[in-house]
Amino acid sequence: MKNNNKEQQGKGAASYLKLFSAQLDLLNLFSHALVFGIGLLIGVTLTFFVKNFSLINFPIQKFSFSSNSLMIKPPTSLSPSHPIISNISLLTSNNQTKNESQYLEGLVVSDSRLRHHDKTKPSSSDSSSINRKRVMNFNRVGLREFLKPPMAMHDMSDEELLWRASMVPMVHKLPFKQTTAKVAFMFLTKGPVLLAPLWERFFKGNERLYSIYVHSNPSFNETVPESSVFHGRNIPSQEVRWGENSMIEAERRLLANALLDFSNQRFVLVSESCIPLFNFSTIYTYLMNSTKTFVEAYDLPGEVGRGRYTPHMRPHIRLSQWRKGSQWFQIDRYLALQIISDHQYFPVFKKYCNPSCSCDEHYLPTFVSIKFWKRNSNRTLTWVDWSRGGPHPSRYFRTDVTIEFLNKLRYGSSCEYNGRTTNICHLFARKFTPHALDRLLRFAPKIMQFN
Ligand SMILES: *[C@@H]1O[C@H](CO)[C@@H](O)[C@H](O)[C@H]1NC(C)=O
Ligand SMILES: *[C@@H]1O[C@H](CO)[C@@H](O)[C@H](O)[C@H]1NC(C)=O
Ligand SMILES: *[C@@H]1O[C@H](CO)[C@@H](O)[C@H](O)[C@H]1NC(C)=O
Ligand SMILES: *[C@@H]1O[C@H](CO)[C@@H](O)[C@H](O)[C@H]1NC(C)=O
Ligand SMILES: *[C@@H]1O[C@H](CO)[C@@H](O)[C@H](O)[C@H]1NC(C)=O
Ligand SMILES: *[C@@H]1O[C@H](CO)[C@@H](O)[C@H](O)[C@H]1NC(C)=O
Ligand SMILES: CC(=O)N[C@H]1CO[C@H](CO)[C@@H](O)[C@@H]1O
Repeated sequence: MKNNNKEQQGKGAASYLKLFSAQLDLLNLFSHALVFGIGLLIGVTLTFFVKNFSLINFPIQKFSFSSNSLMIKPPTSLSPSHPIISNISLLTSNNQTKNESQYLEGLVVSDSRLRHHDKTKPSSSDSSSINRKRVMNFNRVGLREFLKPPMAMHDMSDEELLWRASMVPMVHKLPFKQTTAKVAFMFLTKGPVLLAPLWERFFKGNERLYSIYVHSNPSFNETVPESSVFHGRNIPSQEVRWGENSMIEAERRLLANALLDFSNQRFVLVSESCIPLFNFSTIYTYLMNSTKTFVEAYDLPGEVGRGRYTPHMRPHIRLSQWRKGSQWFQIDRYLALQIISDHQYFPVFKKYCNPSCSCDEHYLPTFVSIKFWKRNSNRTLTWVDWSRGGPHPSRYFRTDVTIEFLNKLRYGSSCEYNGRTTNICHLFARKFTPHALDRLLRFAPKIMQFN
């Protein structure tokens, strides 16, 4: 190359070419230095890791190439005592970087323990040094790691979260012992869970049968005591405007976070003013045994029902498909997955269901009624009283809470459950204010049989 340059130099444009040649030399030197640096870095990392593990199981694999296809063999034996850290040798065919491969190989086997291990396999230099070998370290996600409930807080964006949560195994036979199914309680709140002391009593003694997720306003920064079941259960949240699409987004966010835990099989959306009406075991069995999902859906003529539909939604949504219902649902894993991966109906709502349309009261009822009505009960398990009229349901204060009142909520209606008529139609109720907490705590153990 240098000779070539010199010839050209004679032909004129000397200074320019001199500079060019110098640059090439510099470039050459630089690339050598870079290659050496990378090799050194890998070598140092390897040495560091090896030092930390007494048991060395270094799976340098031989790789074969047929034309351009790259075959990666998994490590033959993975040490079960180090389930998290693993490594894979990657080989790529590249004749141009023969030097680079020499550097890398030299450093990879520079550790005596590694070299010893390498001797048990055909030496990599035997392989006519066609291949470049790259050794990569990464955190292994073994099945146990994969199944472990993730932390509620994470750094995924909504887009990343929804995509990840939407993954479903196509193989239905489990390669591990069935874990106990859990109910995910998803609290959609402005600030703190106001009736937390009551919920604490409710959950007590039922660990491993529930998980909790809290979506509160991002500006809410009160700390939850470590002893609380709500401690560390806040998910990455965004601002929510009641009645707007941000509300649906928050519900989808809660569902997606809860779906990341494979043991969550039922999903219950509750607000900060919701209370449980039965003890945990009753609610758990009711939800788990149900053959239907609980998304309230009904067709309501008039301004606050069909009046909120806009013909712009055609052809995706027709007026006859428009439904209304409470946003507080109790659903199963299948429906939860369908909701977070809906890319057909939610965009229509986002586009045409403006604030006065109250999408939180229409999106799920309409979506579920169009696509999943077969397995939906069309009712919600959350009791509420709209009888006093107005845009908000009745709120309950201290003196409203009596044993008679609570029993009316518990047994005061009639409905269908798994094909039979029952008088247990509501498992939760709203809207209770913190003023009602004292009396709720007093009555709950007695009538609701909290233990
Ligand atoms: C490779 O993985 C084994 C366990 O599979 C581990 O003991 C070893 O330290 C790892 N080596 C490196 C360089 O990470
Ligand atoms: C690499 O170079 C060798 C000769 O050194 C040649 O036989 C082989 O075909 C080349 N491989 C590729 C992928 O170019
Ligand atoms: C959040 O914390 C800061 C101080 O750490 C405080 O000044 C602020 O008022 C808090 N905000 C809320 C909403 O509690
Ligand atoms: C829960 O309440 C039911 C009655 O509603 C009762 O039969 C059951 O024993 C209670 N369970 C516990 C664990 O207290
Ligand atoms: C729920 O199902 C289990 C088993 O199928 C049964 O033993 C139990 O009695 C059922 N509970 C209710 C409340 O139906
Ligand atoms: C729920 O409503 C749909 C219509 O939207 C209806 O087809 C279905 O039969 C209803 N299911 C029940 C259990 O009432
Ligand atoms: C450092 C090193 O090994 N350099 C070699 C790179 O490859 C060329 C030709 O393939 C050799 O001439 C160098 O000695």
